[in-house]
Amino acid sequence: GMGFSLTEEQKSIQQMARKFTREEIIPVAAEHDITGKYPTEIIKKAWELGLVNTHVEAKYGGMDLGVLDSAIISEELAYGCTGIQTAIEANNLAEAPLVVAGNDFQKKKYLGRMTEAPLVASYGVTEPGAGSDVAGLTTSAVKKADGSWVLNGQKMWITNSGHANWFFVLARTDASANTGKAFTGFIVDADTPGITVGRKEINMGQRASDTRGVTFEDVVIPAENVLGSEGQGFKIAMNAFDITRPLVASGAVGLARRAMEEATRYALERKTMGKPIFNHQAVSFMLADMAIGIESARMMVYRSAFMRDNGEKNTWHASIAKALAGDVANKCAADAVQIFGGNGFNTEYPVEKLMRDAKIFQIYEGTAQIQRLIISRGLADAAK
Ligand code: CO8
Ligand code: FAD
Repeated sequence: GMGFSLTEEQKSIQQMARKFTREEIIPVAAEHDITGKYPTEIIKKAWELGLVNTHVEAKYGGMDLGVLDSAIISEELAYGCTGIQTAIEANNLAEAPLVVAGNDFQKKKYLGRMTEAPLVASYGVTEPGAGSDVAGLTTSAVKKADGSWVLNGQKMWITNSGHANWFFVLARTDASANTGKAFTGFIVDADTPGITVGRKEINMGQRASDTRGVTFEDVVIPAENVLGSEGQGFKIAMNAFDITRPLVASGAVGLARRAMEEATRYALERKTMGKPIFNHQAVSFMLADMAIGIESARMMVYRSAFMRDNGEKNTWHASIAKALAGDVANKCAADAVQIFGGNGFNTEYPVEKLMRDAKIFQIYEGTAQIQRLIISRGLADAAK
C-alpha cells in the first residue's frame, strides 16, 4: 500500500548526512563562498562516509542506494551549502549515464575507480552555443577504421571539470539522423591528449563549485568507451536526468528549508513596534508560504524518486519536482532576505548567499522553461 514514512535505514542516512552537514559544511560554507575554493577536503570526508557515489552498485564498491535515498542525502548537504552539494552531486550526474547504459567492464573501470578513491567526474553536454537545445550541440566524434573515435568540439559550464578524472561527453556521430539516433555518449579519461580545461568561471552563487569550459581537439577515444551503442547517446543523456532531476530538486528543497529556518529564528527575535516581527502576520505568513512550498516540493521529489526506484517512467514527474523546487527555493531565499531586512542584504548574515545560490536552480539541469516544456508536452501526449 501507500506509505509516507522513511524506513529506519533512510532515517539513519538522513541523520548521518545532517550531522555531517552541521559539523563539516556549515562552519566553512561562507569561507568557500568568498574564496571560491573547491571543497576537496569536504568531498574526501563525505566520500569516506559513503555520501558520494551513492547509487553505484555494491559490486563496484558503491552504496547501492536508490534515488530516494540519494535525495534524502542531497537535501541535507544542500542545507549546509549548495555550492558544495553541487560539487558532490555532479558526480552522481556524471555516473548516471554509466548506471543506465554502461557495461560491466565500463562500470568496473570507471565507477569502481570512484569508489576506490575520492575522485570526481563531470557530465559534459552543454556547449557555448547549445544548452536547452541539446539536439543543437555541435561537438562531433568520427569513427576511425580501427573502431576508435576522434572527438572535436567545445563544452561549456561543466561542473567539476577542473578536477575531473573522467568525463561523460555527448557528441554528434551522425550528421543527418534524427535526434534520437544522431548522438553517442562517450567516457573520456581527463588525461587524454587534446583536452584543454578552461579557467574557473566566477558565478553569482554556488561559488565553491567548479564550472569551466572544456575543449576537445582530436581527442582519441577507444571503442570500448562508447556507452550503450552508437547513436544511443541522446536518450542516455536524457535518461540520466530522470535520475538527477529529483536530486537537483531535493538540493533546492534543502536550500529552501535553510532559508525558512534562518528566517523563522530571526523573526522570533527581532522586535519592531513592541513585538517580535514574527507576530506581524505579514511576516509569519511569508514563513507559512515557505513551509507550503517546501513540503509540496519535497513530496514531488520523493514521488519522482520513488517512481524511478520502482522502475516506472518518471520524466514528467521529475520535471514537476525540478520546476517546483527551483521556484520554491528562489521564493524562500528572497523572502528570507526580506524578513532579515537590511541585515538580509549583508554578508554577515547567511541569507544573501542563499538568494545568490538559489538562482541556478532555475537554470541548470534544464531551465524553469524547459521543465515546463516537458510538462506541457506530456499534457498534449495524454490528450491525444
Ligand atoms: N528518456 C529516454 N528517452 C528520452 C527522454 C528520456 N527522459 N527524453 C527524450 N527522449 C527521447 C525521445 O523519446 C525521442 O526519441 P525518438 O526520436 O525515438 O522519438 C528523442 O529522445 C528526442 O527527444 P525530443 O524530441 O523530446 O527532443 P527535443 O530536441 O525536442 O528536446 C529537451 C528535448 C527536453 C528539450 C532536451 O533537449 C532537454 O532536456 N534540454 C535541457 C537540457 C538540460 O537539462 N541540460 C542540463 C545539463 S547538466 C547540468 O545542468 C548540470 C548541473 C550541475 C550539476 C548539479 C548536480 C546534479
Ligand atoms: P539557453 O538554452 O540559451 O536559454 C536561454 C533562455 O531561453 C533560458 O531562460 C531558457 O529557459 C530560454 N529558452 C530556451 N529554449 C526555450 C524554449 N524552447 N522554450 C522556452 N524558453 C526557452 N551543463 C552540463 O552539461 N554539465 C554540467 O555539469 C553543467 N553544470 C552547470 C553549472 C552551472 C553553474 C551553470 C550556470 C550551468 C551548468 N550547465 C551544465 C549548463 C546548464 O545546464 C545550461 O546553462 C542550461 O541548460 C541552459 O542552457 P543555456 O545556458 O545555453 O541557455
